[in-house]
Amino acid sequence: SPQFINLYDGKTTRQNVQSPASELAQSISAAAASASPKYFYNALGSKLFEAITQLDEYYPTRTEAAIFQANHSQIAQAISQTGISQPCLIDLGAGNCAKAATLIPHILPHQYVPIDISTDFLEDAAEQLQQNFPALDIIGLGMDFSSQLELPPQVQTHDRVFFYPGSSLGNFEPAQALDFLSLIANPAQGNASGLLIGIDLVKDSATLEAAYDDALGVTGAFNKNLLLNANSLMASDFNLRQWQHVALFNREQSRIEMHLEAKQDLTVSWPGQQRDFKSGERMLTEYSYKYTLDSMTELLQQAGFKNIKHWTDSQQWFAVFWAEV
Ligand code: AVI
Repeated sequence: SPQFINLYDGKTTRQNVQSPASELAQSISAAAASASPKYFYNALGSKLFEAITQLDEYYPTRTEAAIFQANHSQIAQAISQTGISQPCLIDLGAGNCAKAATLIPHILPHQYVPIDISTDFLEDAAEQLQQNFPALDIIGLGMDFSSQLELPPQVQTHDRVFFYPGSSLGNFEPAQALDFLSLIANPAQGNASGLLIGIDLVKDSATLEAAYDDALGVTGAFNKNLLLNANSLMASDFNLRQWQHVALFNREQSRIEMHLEAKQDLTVSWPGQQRDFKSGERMLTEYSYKYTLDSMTELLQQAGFKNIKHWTDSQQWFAVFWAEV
């Protein structure tokens, strides 16, 4: 059975880190209301995201999987050419661990460290994965890695392969993305380390908008579930029936924007505070930035990575990058 270390209980205020309740209260009561997309991922949110990855409209997951499938020996070779052997595979936002499960037979890690804010969901997934790889040293980490990336001492400090698939980097704003990548690119991560990252590429608006507003309404449910998670984290009284899902591609900013829009004038209350919303007023829940091969290469270079390689699909809809620390 894997080790599991939970550093995220949804309540604790650690030094310099705001509690979810106060972070949410602050962003929801701001003049332009927003909530961080990390609050999509409670147990139900992780299941809804898993359903999204199976939708026809949501091309990123299957396109990325096809890129790995077609290039796994080249990718494994690029990693070993870095001087990495018996790596520690650090899976950032591991979710159901399905992407790592396909990678593990090719890069043969000595240790696997799946990290996710959705702690219960991750713990189940890590247990499942252990059954398929009984000899693998698995250390599951329940953690919000968006604010800091300090890993416990059990995690191997050399030959680290940071794995950040699924275009999750796109959920950071560019300045935060650069800060986060810089943390990974820091030589303090240890000798012979690198980053294997999947990123969604700019394309036509119709394809992008359909991916974030599917006909079945799963993405809408995923978006509204953030309100359920907020209700549980901050004891608020969001009524889901008063909100609708909105997803738009902003080409100038190169990002999908997801919002929840108030269908009527309404008031949301939580202990000690309340916030009025006018009919049509929006709360921003997610940016999903789309990069080009050039803009991503540049970002990785700026963060301090070297020897950057990439693989893409024939339509150039998605790309996988390998970058050395
Ligand atoms: C996890 N992340 C990369 C997804 C994305 O595409 O930005 C989250 C998501 N939001 C709506 N659909 C999927």
